[in-house]
This record gives sequence, C-alpha cells and structure tokens, in this order.
Amino acid sequence: MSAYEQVKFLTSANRTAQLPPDDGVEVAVSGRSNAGKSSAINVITGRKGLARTSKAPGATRLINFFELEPGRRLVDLPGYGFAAVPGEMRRHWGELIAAYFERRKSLRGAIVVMDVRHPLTENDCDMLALAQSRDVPVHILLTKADKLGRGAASQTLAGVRREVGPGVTVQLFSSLKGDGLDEARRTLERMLDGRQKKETPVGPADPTGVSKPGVGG
Ligand SMILES: Nc1nc2c(ncn2[C@@H]2O[C@H](COP(=O)(O)OP(=O)(O)OP(=O)(O)O)[C@@H](O)[C@H]2O)c(=O)[nH]1
Ligand SMILES: [Mg+2]
Repeated sequence: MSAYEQVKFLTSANRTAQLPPDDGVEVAVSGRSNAGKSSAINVITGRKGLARTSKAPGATRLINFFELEPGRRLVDLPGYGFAAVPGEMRRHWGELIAAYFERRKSLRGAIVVMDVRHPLTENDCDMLALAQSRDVPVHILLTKADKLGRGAASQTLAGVRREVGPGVTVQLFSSLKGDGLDEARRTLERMLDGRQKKETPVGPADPTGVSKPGVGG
C-alpha cells in the first residue's frame, strides 16, 4: 500500500525557469550524491520506483518534483559532491540548488540525507547552512543505518546531534530495512502542514524574572 495513494511524478527542472508554479507547499530532499535521497523518497512515499535510484552516483541530475497530493510536493534535488561530474555541470547544479533555496516560496522544510558512515562532510555543512538561511525546519536523515551495528549507529546519531546543535533535528534511517520510517513520515507531514517550526535554540531564561507587558494589557 502506498502512504500517498495519489503520489506521482510531476516534472523535472534543469533551470529555474522550468520550476513548476510556486504555490502550495513542498519539502526538499537534498544530500551528497549516492547518499540515498531517491531511495528514501521511494520508501517514505511507499511507491517503489517513483524516484530513480542507482548504484552509480549522479543518478539524479535534475530537480525532480513529485506530487504527494494536489498542492503538496516532495522535491528530489541533484546530489552534490560527486567528483566525476565535470566542473561546469557541478557549478550549474550548485547555482540551481542555491537559486531554488533562495527563491522558492512554497518551501516548508528541508530534509538533508547523509550516509550514516560519512556524515557532515564539508558539502553537507554548506548545504545545512543554505537550508538554514531560510526560515524553515531542517531535518537530517542518517541513512543506510543497516550498514552499521546498533551501537555504532546510535553513537553517530549522538555525535551528529551534538555537532549540529538544537537548530536541526536528526534521525537514523534505513531504506532497506524501513528503520526510522514512521519518524521520517511524521516529520515530513509536520513540515508540510507548517506544524514543525524551525527549531530555535533555547536561550537562557529571562534573568530579570519580570515578564514583558502584554499587548493591550
Ligand atoms: N544498504 C542500504 N543501501 C541503500 C540505502 N539507501 C540507498 N541505498 C543504496 O545506495 C545507492 C544510492 O541510492 P540512491 O537513492 O540512488 O542515492 P541518491 O542520493 O538519490 O543518489 P544521486 O541521485 O546519485 O544523488 C543505491 O545502490 C541504493 O540501493 C539504505 O538505507 N541501505
Ligand atoms: Mg537520486
């Protein structure tokens, strides 16, 4: 059974002019090439073969839009950090992704996919900064969790959480085993519904202990 009965491929874009109308809401999935973005999209939507996956990095070369339901989209961004892609093409993708994050009004959240065995590369950190430049929640999927033992996986999870701080949520995920699927779906739904707020670091309590006067009070 599909989690999204009506899910379908909508369109691809290689230039900002090709982006579909910027209305409704959408969540972008980004990450290093071969990290498992397309596999995660297929498992989260419950539709095998929706997004093209491949053993060879660089499978997703365009921004692919999937419609979950009318007005609600999931966006598969081309992977970054794949050295075999010619420099000019890499620059083009980088600019396309940057333009997408800068301008897309319907963006409600970003899911950044990282291989649990090599999280937080320099490119990942650039990606996190780009996503955090928008006032939307950012969630990290540490995927291929089945490739590590439980102890090592939870150690990595704790390490990544510490590294990114309270502004970003983090979870373990396996497209192969389905681990973390419920959490990922819940996060996606909260983002699309606008219920997941950007996590703001908790500051120190008001040192004066005096509450601010209310409006019209
Ligand atoms: N064991 C395991 N393999 C996975 C998992 N997720 C993805 N893979 C494998 O990793 C490879 C890359 O997966 P994709 O989903 O195509 O990765 P991608 O991030 O979309 O890659 P690009 O489109 O090239 O950027 C494929 O061979 C997948 O089968 C996982 O959770 N566990
Ligand atoms: Mg892909």
